[in-house]
Amino acid sequence: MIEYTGIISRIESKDVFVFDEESKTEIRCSLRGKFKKDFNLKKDKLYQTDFAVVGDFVNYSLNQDHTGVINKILERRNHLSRKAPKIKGASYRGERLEQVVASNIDIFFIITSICSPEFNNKSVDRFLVTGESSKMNNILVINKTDLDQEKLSSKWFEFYSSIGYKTILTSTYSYEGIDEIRKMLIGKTSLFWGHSGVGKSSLLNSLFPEINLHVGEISQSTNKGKHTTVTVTMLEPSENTFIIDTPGIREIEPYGIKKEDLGHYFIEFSEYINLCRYNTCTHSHEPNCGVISAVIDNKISEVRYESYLRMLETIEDDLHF
Ligand SMILES: Nc1nc2c(ncn2[C@@H]2O[C@H](COP(=O)(O)OP(=O)(O)OP(=O)(O)O)[C@@H](O)[C@H]2O)c(=O)[nH]1
Ligand SMILES: [Mg+2]
Ligand SMILES: [Zn+2]
Repeated sequence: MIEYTGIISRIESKDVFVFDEESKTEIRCSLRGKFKKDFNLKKDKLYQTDFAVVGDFVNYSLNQDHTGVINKILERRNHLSRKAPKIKGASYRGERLEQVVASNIDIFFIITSICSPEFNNKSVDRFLVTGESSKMNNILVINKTDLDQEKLSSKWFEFYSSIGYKTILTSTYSYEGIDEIRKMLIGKTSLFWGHSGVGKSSLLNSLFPEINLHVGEISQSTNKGKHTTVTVTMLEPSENTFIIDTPGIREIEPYGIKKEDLGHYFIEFSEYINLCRYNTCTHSHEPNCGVISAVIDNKISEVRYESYLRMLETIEDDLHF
């Protein structure tokens, strides 16, 4: 039996589509039975995503009817995950499990909009912590600058740039920033992730008009998107350039972070953490804390420190990851 190697490009319930580089086609595959056995052991339907996600390299064989069977998932170079959302069926014995979004990613583009929906720095910090804890190359995109009458986008651009994050201001209307992103993407695998309606699919369409992704409206009443993109989808708009569009998410909670580690994922805290008296310091109430001193001395912004404290509370509430 001949085995081929391909990349998972999308998953629709039991159908796992594998992209074949040579023929540039998608092959509809199923997972070999042994995967299903593991799956049953997990007793949680959502966790199919645990062992097969978009971006995974797989070995598969072909059936006579040109469908395929996935025999093996190759080791991931990296993956981005979050806590599975709080919906029915998503928890098992009260535990919030890991949901892997995608794997083998070169650039993680955190997509936000300055308005419609409104820019939320606390949410950006959660995305950044998620990216840092997954060791991603994080880039912050602030979209819809054409709607920004108060010039708030330049304020946030300065803010995140000064922390050390590559930040790009974009508009799919004026095309600001589009060329800059396109240059970064070429020859790489990039993930676009963020809340619904911020313009992930629109940005990808501006970058590569021929892909023609479905774009939705913003709800008048909530000023949020309507969850237009429904499945994580990988495309290859130009040779060796892979992009992954994702459905907008409601909440973002990083997975698997311990209280005493959270500070390390706020990258500008690092140099001050060494100055804390206790090595288990959570930088919230402990005496002789290097981070708190740095906040008092204006070396760390209060805004980021507040974000940190807010996240720390949610970790404390959670007994399991
Ligand atoms: N004014 C303005 N509107 C934009 C811009 N980019 C996208 N939009 C609009 O925002 C709305 C949502 O865009 P989408 O691309 O569907 O957003 P998304 O992030 O893919 O949303 P989901 O698929 O639901 O996660 C559409 O009405 C777009 O026309 C922009 O730069 N400026
Ligand atoms: Mg979309
Ligand atoms: Zn401390």
